[in-house]
Amino acid sequence: MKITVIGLGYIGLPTAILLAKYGHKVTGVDLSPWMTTQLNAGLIHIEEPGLEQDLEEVLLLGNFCASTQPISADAYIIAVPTPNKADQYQSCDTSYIEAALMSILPYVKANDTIIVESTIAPRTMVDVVQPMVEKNGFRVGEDIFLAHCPERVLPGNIMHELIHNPRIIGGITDACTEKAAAVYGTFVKGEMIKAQAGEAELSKLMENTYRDVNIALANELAKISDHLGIDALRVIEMANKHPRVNVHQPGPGVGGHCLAVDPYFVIAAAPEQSPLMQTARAVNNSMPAYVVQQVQILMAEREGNQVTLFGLTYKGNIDDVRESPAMEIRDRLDEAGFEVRVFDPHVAELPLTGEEACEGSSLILVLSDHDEFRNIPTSYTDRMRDATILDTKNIVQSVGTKVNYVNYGNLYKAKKAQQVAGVQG
Ligand code: SAJ
Repeated sequence: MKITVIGLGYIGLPTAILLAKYGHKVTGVDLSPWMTTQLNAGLIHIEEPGLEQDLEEVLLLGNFCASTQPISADAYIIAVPTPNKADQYQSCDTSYIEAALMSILPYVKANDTIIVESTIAPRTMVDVVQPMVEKNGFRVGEDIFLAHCPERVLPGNIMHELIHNPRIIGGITDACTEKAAAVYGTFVKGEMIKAQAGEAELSKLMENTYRDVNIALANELAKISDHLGIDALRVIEMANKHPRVNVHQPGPGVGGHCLAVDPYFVIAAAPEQSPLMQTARAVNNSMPAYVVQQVQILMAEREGNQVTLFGLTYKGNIDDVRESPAMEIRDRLDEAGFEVRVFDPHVAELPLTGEEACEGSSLILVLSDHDEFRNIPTSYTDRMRDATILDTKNIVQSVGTKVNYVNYGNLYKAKKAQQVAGVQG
């Protein structure tokens, strides 16, 4: 099959490369000439295990080519960003989808399939995509086939999950679903769930909203436990021994281009019906300010005002800083007058080594759960003015003996000790 994939980001690129690996002739289209040139030379711009090797393989096979222009194909997959709009409820901005559709419509012919993988608000397929395609003289379900097939892959494990995760195939008509299933059937080994487009749209959004609401509950628990002087992490560990309970983990807030974005698409589509989701967003959005407040308390009686952030990415072992709460925390600490240094071995633009970032610092603030942060060597902490670590991700497993290690389990104790020291001092 000839397949054109529009958008070579975190989802479009792995999908395009995988389709090429499974024998399709794939053209990957992106607006960035720099990126397409790099890709054709075998170089990828995102960190994802296995992706660069697969790119080399499909380039050698002659099955993949990156271009800034679409070409005619049998199936088109749209994987472009759908950011929030700057309106009251941060609704879904479909302008990139519309632009991608406009760019392919001149090449689309009878019997082709157009698949939207980008996350979209409920009813986007019928209210936005279908009318645009029908304007070009096609009849959906008869001579053109439209489906929404959301991806559910976890960054860091994309190449495996694209193949093995269940895949929702949401056609506008049953014939549309069958045509889209034929495309995914060539590489998906997980279950293919055939659905209506609207069901597919809302189920994708609800998966991420479910996680967002559950993380909000864990973050709220961290605040409650701190207030009551109880170890939040022990509470979670014990509650999760119940066979039907899965309390998530508290952290510095929720980032990434999914959980911090998708719930708003549902909220904007039904604001009066979604008070719980709105509150969950507010709780998670409150976490960066909460973390900064904790840092201010811990730093109050300390010498020096340098804080070293460990991790700027929105989660561990990836290079993605989109919507990362760590960025907001960095800015807030900056504004509060702290000298902030950042160590993140996954972000190429941050050249400081752990030693350099810790030199003269009074606090390490861990914000991403990178594997590199499991063991904090004494070569870092020996250079600090005051070796305290506040680990918001509960990732650190070993530190030197002279280090004061604080997480959401013992933060209340650390603050109490601080107060006592303050009164004595
Ligand atoms: N986080 C917590 N506590 C937790 C789990 C996560 O604070 O217990 C934070 C992370 O640190 C991060 C944010 O939540 O800041 C999101 O991370 P994540 O690992 O939950 O998810 P994403 O955004 O990388 O990927 C999600 C996944 N969705 C679900 O797990 C329901 C993924 O399967 C989707 O494909 C992806 O969104 C997407 O593209 O929509």
